[in-house]
Amino acid sequence: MQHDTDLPVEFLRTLMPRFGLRGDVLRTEKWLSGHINSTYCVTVAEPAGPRRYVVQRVNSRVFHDTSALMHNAFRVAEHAVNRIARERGITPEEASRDHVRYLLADNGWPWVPDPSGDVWRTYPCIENVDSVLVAKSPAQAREAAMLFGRFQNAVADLGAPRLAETIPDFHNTPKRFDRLVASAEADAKGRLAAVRSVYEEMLARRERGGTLQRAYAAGVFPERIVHNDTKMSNVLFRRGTGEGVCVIDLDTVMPGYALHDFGDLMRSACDPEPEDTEDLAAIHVDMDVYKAIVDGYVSSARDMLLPDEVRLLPEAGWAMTMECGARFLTDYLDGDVYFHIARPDHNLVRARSQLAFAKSIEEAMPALQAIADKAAAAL
Ligand code: GN1
Ligand code: MG
Repeated sequence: MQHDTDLPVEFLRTLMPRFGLRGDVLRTEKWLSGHINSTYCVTVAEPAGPRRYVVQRVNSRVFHDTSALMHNAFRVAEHAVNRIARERGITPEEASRDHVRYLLADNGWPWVPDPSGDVWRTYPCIENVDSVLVAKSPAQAREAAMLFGRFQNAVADLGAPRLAETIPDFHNTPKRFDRLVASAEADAKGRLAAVRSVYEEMLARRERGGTLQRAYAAGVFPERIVHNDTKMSNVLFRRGTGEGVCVIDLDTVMPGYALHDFGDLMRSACDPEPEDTEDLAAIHVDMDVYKAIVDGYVSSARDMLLPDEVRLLPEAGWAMTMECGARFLTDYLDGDVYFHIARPDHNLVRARSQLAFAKSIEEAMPALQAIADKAAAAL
């Protein structure tokens, strides 16, 4: 679907007081980030000076149960903020300067529904931070990996009830391949003929795409609470020092597998090109970044990881890359109904780049595996 670039200024003015923010709205901006939700930055006048808030519209076409999503995200954010506050001897309010903490609305929920069925939420903007689409250095990628490992640790003791699976089978790679085949068979927009070679190259990888799922089915790995969308752009870095501050985008935090979080980070961090590059020749696995994320992730999640999980880290990077490519191609064949696009062939371009990166991982696999095996042996 096309990106919604309209700025609903009047709506945002009426929305902020519902979250207890009664000061004048001084400025509203559209933030172009993310393929699913729409994000705005709203500056509100407060006694201590202007303060910025991140306001997001959660896309109900993708998240069918937005209230389950918000229950998950709110619980997880509160848990993480309270834990950080305890550990650092600060208040949860102070911790929320550097961590996502959703505000409650006048309806008692951390969201406000609109007539279209979408829901709106807000949290105080985390200031003096930067985010990146691609890793700028191994050190930066290592920070990201450590933060995702720490995040898994922070939510590991969330307790009952089990978080809702807001998108069932989210990282079930074989089912993502099945969806791709179904979309190719339906060929709703008549686009298959022109993309048949990409499609066939993907299908040739279908069997391998089941490797992680077969391990889960064998009961080898524990289910954990995981982030599920661990791309570089979901990490905030302190402006100036470059220190990792926190992870954002809690929409897909759900029960799942640690390997998916590492794999999706590897997909985005180890590829020096952005996900929608057309420069396929520039795509390769940055080995220094890979070493840095293995080290960062394993050092921060060491207490929970099993050696067999660590051995499968590079395979997880391949699987998450292939899965993402299959999802982009599926959406292209379906007529761009899921991911926001900025140009007509955007999903196809993304699918091609993910396929190219998966092939780079295949070539680099012996070296990637040796590093993972070494890390597993040192656990
Ligand atoms: C979507 O919307 P965003 O950018 O947070 C997608 C992820 C993909 C990612 C690819 C709910 O994430 O699974 O990996 O695009 N989120 C959902 O960039 O499908
Ligand atoms: Mg997301």
